[in-house]
Amino acid sequence: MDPKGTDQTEACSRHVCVNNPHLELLTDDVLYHFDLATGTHDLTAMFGDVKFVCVGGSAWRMKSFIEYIAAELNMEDPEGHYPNLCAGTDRYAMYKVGPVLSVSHGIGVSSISVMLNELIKLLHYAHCTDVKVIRIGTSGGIGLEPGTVVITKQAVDPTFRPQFEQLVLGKPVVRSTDLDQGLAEELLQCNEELSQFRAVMGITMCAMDFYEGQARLDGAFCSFTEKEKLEYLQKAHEAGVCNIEMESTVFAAMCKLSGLQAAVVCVTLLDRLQGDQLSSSHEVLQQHSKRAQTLVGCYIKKQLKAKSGHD
Ligand code: R2B
Ligand code: URA
Repeated sequence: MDPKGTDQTEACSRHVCVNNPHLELLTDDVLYHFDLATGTHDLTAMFGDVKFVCVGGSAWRMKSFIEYIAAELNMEDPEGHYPNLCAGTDRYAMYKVGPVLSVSHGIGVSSISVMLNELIKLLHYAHCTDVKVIRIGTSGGIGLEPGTVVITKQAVDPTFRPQFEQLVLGKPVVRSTDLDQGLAEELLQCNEELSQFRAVMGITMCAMDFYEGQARLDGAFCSFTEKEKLEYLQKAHEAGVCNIEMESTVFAAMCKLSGLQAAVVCVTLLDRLQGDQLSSSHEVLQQHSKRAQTLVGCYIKKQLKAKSGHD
């Protein structure tokens, strides 16, 4: 509790919180990997109206998401021009249409963590309020028909614990990976109304690697047998794990620390109990990848419609 009697969660309830006294000493905070800075950009003018942030691994997919959402919200640019707001760098790509921001995060915990540090500071400096952040991605399913969308109930580490551990000054710091349950339920409800494909709510395991880290037999190296692989995936299945990807734990942990409502929505591209290789056709993989976007697009549209009804 701080001296005013409000705890961090309460203080963060509408705003995007940072928790770093050193930031106050900076006259210009350079968000290096976005090529944006507080000294050179009016972040409030650029981003102050953001209410939904969608993040996903690939820059190409996040551009296609903003084009899709622009059409859904009748906010299309007449010339079809959606500028990359981070054009000065090729680390991440960022697009904005009305209250929706779409940002790429690359592959894995360290890549998304760098992006989220700068995104959280950006939203904080821009004085954004009531922001929801949704990761839309791909994953490997466990015992699910490929193309099933998983809305994450809880993100867990490779030992099935609901936590994210990071070494800070050489010592382990453990953070909770709770996600917003209300938001997850709303997304599931949205999928029932959409009724175009199957979505389930389940536990998502976050791996540090695509190959051995996800019990794959097809990497450049493999230190286990097929039997050991299947035993591990079976154990994951019994622990309630529905899918495996590479960012959910740090995403959940960082959003929770900053008071952001967060959700993870990933389509499964294959059933890991059946194999390791992504051998479906490009068209099928593309169609399946679009499902998380369709569901989140539907959710955003519904939310904005409900809000305009109240205004
Ligand atoms: C899912 O897919 C990517 C690896 O191919 C990774 O970013 C993830 O979480
Ligand atoms: N992304 C992953 O991290 N794993 C998969 O199996 C598929 C997509």
